[in-house]
Amino acid sequence: MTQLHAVSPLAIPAAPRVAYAHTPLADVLADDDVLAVIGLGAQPLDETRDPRAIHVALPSLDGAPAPLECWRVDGPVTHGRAGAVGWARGGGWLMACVDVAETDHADGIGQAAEVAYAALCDFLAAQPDGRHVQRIWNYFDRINEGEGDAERYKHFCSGRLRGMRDFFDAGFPAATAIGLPVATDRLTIYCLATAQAGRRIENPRQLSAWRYPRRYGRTPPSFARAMSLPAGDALAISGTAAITGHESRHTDDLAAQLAEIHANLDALLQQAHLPAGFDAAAPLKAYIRHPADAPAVAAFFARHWPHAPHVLLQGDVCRGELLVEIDGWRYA
Ligand code: 3EB
Repeated sequence: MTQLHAVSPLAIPAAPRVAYAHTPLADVLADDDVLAVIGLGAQPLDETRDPRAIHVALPSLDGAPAPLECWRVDGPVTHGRAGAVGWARGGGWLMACVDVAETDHADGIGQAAEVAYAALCDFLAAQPDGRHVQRIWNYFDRINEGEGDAERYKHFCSGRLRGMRDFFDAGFPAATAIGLPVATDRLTIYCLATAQAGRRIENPRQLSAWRYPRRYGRTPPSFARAMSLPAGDALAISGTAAITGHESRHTDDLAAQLAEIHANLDALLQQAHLPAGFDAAAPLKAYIRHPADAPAVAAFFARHWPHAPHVLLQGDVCRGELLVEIDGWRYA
């Protein structure tokens, strides 16, 4: 029997299914419902030219090799490259990725971010399913290097906003920006977009990031705290740290930072009209600055969200005083 996969442009797509797997990369890529595979871990991915395979050099702190994060949709998925942008499309969703070498840009991370965002936004603007970016991830090394306004994260924020131009004038997507603890010289950005707008969720315990005061840099960060996908079937949760209002809390106190993140996440879920807590339908990632803190973060998950699939990764939060950040998905 012939199956028709054509999706009407007006259909509201079901959320991609995100799961962690320890399957070989080639086996995952062989499935035609796979929209993206995020290869976590310090080791580069097996050689592949498939634009769906994205390496993010965050070492696993679970005592086991980091998994592949697989995004599956109601396929089939097609994929290709357009200049600097790799893309995959299926089930009403568009994944787009840019990966630029910082050393190709004389002015460093700020210019790399500007060029990468300009290329990504130019690509997305030309796609019928690229207009509404729901979620975006940003990774680069040495994020906290440099003092004050010269910190690399702050240059990234300025370059990102320049590169976005007017593309996000209706509102920013949910996002993560995390420092890679290994030197890669690369800025890797990937996103999930579709033809319909999602619903942006801000956190009542936190000032919206784009309103942060001047002391956090010339250009405030450009992201929403979370995005409820168009069908209302999943909440994409931005990187969430121990910040209330605009201030970092509990410097040097891991347990207190985790408790603050817990309160922030509960507030975000409440704002999205979802019950508190994370169950088996909530894949999460924890980014941990100091590997020695991993056992305490593992114990925190075991105590509060024992059924939530999660990975513990070594990564640097964009504020140097913060020790841990959590992001992920919550399915309705
Ligand atoms: C914060 O709340 C913590 O620059 O895209 C979290 C999520 C953070 C996304 C970004 C930064 C970003 O300000 C840092």
